[in-house]
Amino acid sequence: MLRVLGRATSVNVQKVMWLIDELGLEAERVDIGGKYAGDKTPAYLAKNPNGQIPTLEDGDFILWESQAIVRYLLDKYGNAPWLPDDAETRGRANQWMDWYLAMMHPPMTVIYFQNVRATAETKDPAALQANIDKAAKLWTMVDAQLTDRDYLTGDTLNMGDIPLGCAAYRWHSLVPDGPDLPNLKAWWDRLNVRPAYKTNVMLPFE
Ligand SMILES: N[C@@H](CCC(=O)N[C@@H](CS)C(=O)NCC(=O)O)C(=O)O
Repeated sequence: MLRVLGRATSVNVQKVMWLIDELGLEAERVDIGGKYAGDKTPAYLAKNPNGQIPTLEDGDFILWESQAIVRYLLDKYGNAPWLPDDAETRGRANQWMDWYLAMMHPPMTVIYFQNVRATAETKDPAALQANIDKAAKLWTMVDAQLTDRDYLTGDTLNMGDIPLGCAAYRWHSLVPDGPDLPNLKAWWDRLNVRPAYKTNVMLPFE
């Protein structure tokens, strides 16, 4: 059976668990990281030298980096539409996945930490606002992409929607007074009615 090492509330674990649930795969998830700790032990570091979550165990095979895990699961256990079977759609899906990591993840991380984790000493309203502004510009690009399609690469939900889909829950919850982006909101409303999304992504923040 698949084992996913990582607490359920991590956005990177959520990408993996959402997909596993959508594919109907059997998996055990183990609470590691955050308040559960366990991510800096020698045993864990031997599996994932970054000391971060998630880590996937598929029998003896171990893999880290959430989006590499998503692609691996689809290569091994998935098929279209989650893994697009034409090169152009798959290329676009990969584009949005990589763009999330390179561009959207950094400002969304600051927004998350400032809203959820910051203490009196680490609260930084200027940094929060600067990163809301940065993320708003990026979400405006997503909104434009969704002008004439239901999902990021076309009419069908696929792996390209997973990273931004997870981040969209945080954006709409933590920045309720953000810019009006109707295509983005409509896309998120298509995601947030899916049982696998509700169960694995729409969790309390910690
Ligand atoms: N690029 C890595 C990032 C992993 C990462 O930053 N994980 C965070 C949780 S979202 C982590 O391990 N934080 C420490 C913790 O939760 O204890 C991936 O996508 O898997």
